[in-house]
Amino acid sequence: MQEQYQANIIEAQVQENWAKNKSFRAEIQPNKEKFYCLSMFPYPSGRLHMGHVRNYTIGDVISRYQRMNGKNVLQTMGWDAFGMPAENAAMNHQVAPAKWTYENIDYMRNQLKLLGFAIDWSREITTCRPDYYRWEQWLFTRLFQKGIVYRKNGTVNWDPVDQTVLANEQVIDGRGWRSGALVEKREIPMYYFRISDYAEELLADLDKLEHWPERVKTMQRNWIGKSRGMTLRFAIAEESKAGLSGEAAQYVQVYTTRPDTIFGACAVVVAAEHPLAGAAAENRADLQAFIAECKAGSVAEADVATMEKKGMPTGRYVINPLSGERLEVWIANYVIWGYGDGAVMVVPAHDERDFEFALKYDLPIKQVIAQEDKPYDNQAWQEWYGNKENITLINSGEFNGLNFEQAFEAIGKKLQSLGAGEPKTQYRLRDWGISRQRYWGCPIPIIHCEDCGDVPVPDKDLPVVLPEDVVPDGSGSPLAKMPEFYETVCPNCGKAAKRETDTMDTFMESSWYQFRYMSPDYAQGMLESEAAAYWQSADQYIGGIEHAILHLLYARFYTKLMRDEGIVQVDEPFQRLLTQGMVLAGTWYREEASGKKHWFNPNEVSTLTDEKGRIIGGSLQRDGEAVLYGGMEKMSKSKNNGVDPQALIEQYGADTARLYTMFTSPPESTLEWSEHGVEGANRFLRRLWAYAYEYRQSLSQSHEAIALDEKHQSIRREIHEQLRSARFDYERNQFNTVVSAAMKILNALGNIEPDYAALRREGVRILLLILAPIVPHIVSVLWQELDFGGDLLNQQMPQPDEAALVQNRFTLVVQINGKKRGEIQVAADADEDSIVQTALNDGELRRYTDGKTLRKAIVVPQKLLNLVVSD
Ligand code: ANZ
Ligand code: ZN
Repeated sequence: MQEQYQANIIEAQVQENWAKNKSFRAEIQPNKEKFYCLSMFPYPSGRLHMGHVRNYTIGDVISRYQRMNGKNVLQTMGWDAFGMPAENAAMNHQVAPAKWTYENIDYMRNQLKLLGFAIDWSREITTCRPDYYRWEQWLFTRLFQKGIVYRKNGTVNWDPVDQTVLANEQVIDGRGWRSGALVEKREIPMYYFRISDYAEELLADLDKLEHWPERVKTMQRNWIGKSRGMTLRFAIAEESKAGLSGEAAQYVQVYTTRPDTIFGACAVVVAAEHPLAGAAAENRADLQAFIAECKAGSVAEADVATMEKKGMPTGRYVINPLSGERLEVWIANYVIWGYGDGAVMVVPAHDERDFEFALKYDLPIKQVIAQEDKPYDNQAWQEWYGNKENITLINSGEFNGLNFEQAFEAIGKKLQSLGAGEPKTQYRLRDWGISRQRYWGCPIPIIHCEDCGDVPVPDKDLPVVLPEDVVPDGSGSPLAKMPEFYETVCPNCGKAAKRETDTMDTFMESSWYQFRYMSPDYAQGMLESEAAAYWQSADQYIGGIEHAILHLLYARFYTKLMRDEGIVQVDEPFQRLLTQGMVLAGTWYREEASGKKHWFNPNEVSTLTDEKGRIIGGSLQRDGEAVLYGGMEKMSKSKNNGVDPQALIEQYGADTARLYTMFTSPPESTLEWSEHGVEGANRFLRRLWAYAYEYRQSLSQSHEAIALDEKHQSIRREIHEQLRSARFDYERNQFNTVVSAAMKILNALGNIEPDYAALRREGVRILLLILAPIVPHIVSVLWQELDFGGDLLNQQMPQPDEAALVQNRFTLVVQINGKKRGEIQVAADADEDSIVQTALNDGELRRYTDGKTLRKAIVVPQKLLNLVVSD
């Protein structure tokens, strides 16, 4: 054993051993309980960042801990390899996205391997490989035949200069990110997944996910957005029907969650795409211009919610089915075409958005809901105007006096009898549009035939392989310019036909990878049935909160699709979910004369801290001059505060990086980067090594167990108490306190006298086993060097010895006449008399008891002795 702790040397050796012994190969073992631990796989952007290190270390600690609990553990890794950054890099460096991606994967795989994760690398998945996406295409064709995937026109952002479709994040302030041109909306045919059919199940099943963070479930619930309401039909006035035909000429249908407010409606507003809007605009240039304005701009929902509300009256009228009032129809930019009926009744008195709208356009505000003791003022909105609880209808004819539920019921009945409406439950969740007009994605396996329409590619012709040697130039989709890709024949009739050139949303690949890991090389289907039956679903999933909504929702949806195809037997893909906190670092800058800030990396700065460790200033190492502190922020390029894990590993080793990220904060909290903290973690490992080195010298001596004296009994108790709390903290994923427990044990070991060799050995063994999941390299070496025998990887996490935990002496607080006067030590089995005697004989306490008469003594076991004395 080396005297010095040399992380890089021992880590390389240990990792080589694991690889040689295939230590983390996971096989089906029918008689052993499985544990499938899954971390969100990375996008191969080029280099690992600290967020990856933290994420995968958490997963690794959980995996190794579960293995020590006797589980058959599967831990996996792969690459979410399709996506836009590859295309951008390709354009910037004239390199094919495939080449760029594969090189990044090779680099990052090496980086991951340096961290020593217990991953079954034989199951590595790369989603841009045809043997992976083949099965995605296969499922797509099945679902297309079932009608769960369908094609219809959808709205996209169109860049008129680059002649290309833009993703929402490529639209910046309404302009294309490259061309700067004003973005237009365009209708093009797209493929959709009918996720709305699963809205209720996706909502209801959230209740089964007991081990998911409540806030993630709330986000999903809100996204699904179930609402109970009613559709109402407002008949179109006779003179307002010009240019409309069929049902569109009869009525405007609206969706509302507040039918009880129908008497307060002052107008009906429709989306720019609504037929009535089109008809009204026929001979009106002003309306046409307004409709065009509404249709331009981003389609992102967030933008719709925050933009300024605008409207324009059409001069057409409808009739309120209950009050008989004539209401004008307006066109407004905040009505979403595609939600409800794309038309809304405007009730300014009780809807905040309508209130604003009415003030702006001077529409009448009529109160129809009252609440006791609450005066209504139609100049300023108040929270209660929108209440449903404890309200009474007013100004509502025969419905006056009803509360919300009664009104919902009665108005619903009345509307139904008039044929003017009925109850309806709605979901905000829209069908999932998966077509992307990009190159670096999974080709959509559809062939367009003039005679047969959209024909799915037959199984035998899958996969539709994406050519990998293409360098996109940013104008339109490269595939659409490659006849050698799109020219084909119809599988149905054999006539010349055109292959679809759109690719799939990259959320597709990450929606089912959790299952593919179970049988990654299976060539006969998506998932081999025996593997599916054994591994079921991930017992633990770990990843960033930024995926709380879409990724998790799509993966849950996909699981239900695969279940309905008979491929898996589970309803949900992830049993437990841990969302790890962000990694932050200090930001440092100097302001240039222009006022522009120049940001320095934390590695270039020497920080000054006060005695509590708080940052009070810093200077640039290069010139020694001061730099300004900009606070702790999420590591990012823009503030130049990212810390490269590679440098950290090279300098200190993987175990230090792992220990640091686990010790600094609990997994779900933010982690504030500090060089100081890293040094502390490294110092602990060096102390551990030094202790072990010294201990090793004593190994030749006898290990005979000698009876423990009181001091050593309490050391043993401390060790077992720390073991107990470490186990408890492992179970609740609170690894920072596991590390604290280990530190306390190391301290306790330092107090053992040389004669107590057996106790020492017991303590060292417990310490190593507690630390094994967190710093597996150093522990592997010490386990061997200290002759504990057997493979560390096959050890179980020890159980605390209950006998050791029994405390045989206690400290009692002594109160005399109600005042705390001191403390005494007593044996656990001491009776009341001897406790009182101990107190009366105590030198300190005699001051208060000598010469007095004891009137009363009360013992609260193991805590308190109360004496009442008098003269
Ligand atoms: C009248 C009313 C009165 C409304 C009132 C609310 C409060 P959720 O819960 O999200 O389903 N709405 C309906 N369709 C819309 C569309 N296409 N675009 C924009 N807004 C639309 O919300 C349903 C409510 O959102 C509906 O209830 C409607 O406004 C509006 F005191 O109708 B309400
Ligand atoms: Zn055909």
